[in-house]
Amino acid sequence: MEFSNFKSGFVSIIGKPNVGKSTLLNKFIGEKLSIISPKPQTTRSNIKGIYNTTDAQIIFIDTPGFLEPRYELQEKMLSYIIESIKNSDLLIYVCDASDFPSEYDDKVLNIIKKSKQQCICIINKTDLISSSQITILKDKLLSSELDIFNNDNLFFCSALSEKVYADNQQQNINVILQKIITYLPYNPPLYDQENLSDLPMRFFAQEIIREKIFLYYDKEIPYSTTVVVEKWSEEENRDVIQATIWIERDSQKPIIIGKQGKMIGKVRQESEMDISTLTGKKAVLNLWVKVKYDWRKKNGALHEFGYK
Ligand SMILES: Nc1nc2c(ncn2[C@@H]2O[C@H](COP(=O)(O)OP(=O)(O)OP(=O)(O)O)[C@@H](O)[C@H]2O)c(=O)[nH]1
Ligand SMILES: [Mg+2]
Repeated sequence: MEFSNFKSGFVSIIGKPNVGKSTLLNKFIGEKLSIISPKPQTTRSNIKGIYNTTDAQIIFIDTPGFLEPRYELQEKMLSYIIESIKNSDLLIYVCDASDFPSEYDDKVLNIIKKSKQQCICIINKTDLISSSQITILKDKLLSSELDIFNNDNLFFCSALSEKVYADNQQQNINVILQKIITYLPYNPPLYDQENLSDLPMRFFAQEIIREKIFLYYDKEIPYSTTVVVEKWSEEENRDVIQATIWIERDSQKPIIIGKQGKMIGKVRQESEMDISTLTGKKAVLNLWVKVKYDWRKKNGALHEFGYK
C-alpha cells in the first residue's frame, strides 16, 4: 500500500480532573476504552486509543487529570502527563464550560504554552450552560492574554451528546477529528490499522474493575484501591480471570466486601459484563481482596502494580 499522502501522529488529551477527557477519547474512538466516573482522578495512567481512517491514523493519549501531587502515585500521574505532552504532535486541552476557569486551569494552560506544542482547545460540557454563556466564554477566551485560543482551534462541545458548536453552527464530533488530522505530520501508520489500542486485555479488565470501584464506593476507598489481574485462562467458550483488589488498610476490607458479599458481588457481576462486551466472550471473574499498607506512597509497590 502507498502511504505518501498518509498522516499520523500522537495527540494528547490534557486537562484538570473530571472535565471529560476520557469521555471524549471514547467518543472519538467509538468504543469504551477509557474508564469514566463522576469522581476526579479516575484515570491514573496514559491510555492509548487509535483512530483509523483510510488516509490517517490518530493515536490519542488520554492522560490523568492535572493535579499538585500529594503522594507517590500522584507524582507518577503527573509524570505521565508531562511525558505525554513532550511526545505529542498535537495537544488537546479540555476544560469544563460550567466551571471555567477554575483551580489548575491556569497551570495547565501555562504548561501547554511553555511546551510550544500545537494545541486545540475543547470547552466541554456545553450542555450545562446556555448559548449566551457560550458566546460570553468564547469572547473571553479569544481576548485572553494567554494567546493560546483562536477562532480556528477553539471548540465548544458536549462529549455526552457528541454535539460540537463550531463556526456558529451545531456540528458533530467528526468536525474535531477532521481538524486534528490537519495538524498531523505526513507519516505512514505507526500502529496496526486494525487495532483500537496497543494495551493488553488484562489492562482493560483491571481498569473496568477499578471503574466499578470508583462508581460504587465513597470517600477514600476508590483512591486506596488498585487492581491487578493475576491470571487469565482462555477456555473454549469463556475466559476465567483471577484478579486482586489491593487496598491500604485491613479496615477497608469489610467495606469492599459489603454485607454478605453484596458490594463485591456487584463489582464482579458488572465487571464480567463489561469485560465480556470487550472480548466478545463470556467472562468469569474471581476477585480477591488483599492489603498492602500505604501502597500509594511506596515506589516499590507502585512498580509492582504497574505504575512504572
Ligand atoms: N454534563 C456533562 N457531563 C459530562 C460530559 N462529558 C463528561 N461528563 C461527565 O463528567 C464526569 C467525568 O468524566 P471523565 O471522562 O471521567 O473525566 P476525566 O477528565 O477523564 O476525569 P479524570 O480521569 O478524573 O481526570 C463523568 O461523570 C462524565 O459522565 C459532558 O459533555 N456533559
Ligand atoms: Mg479520565
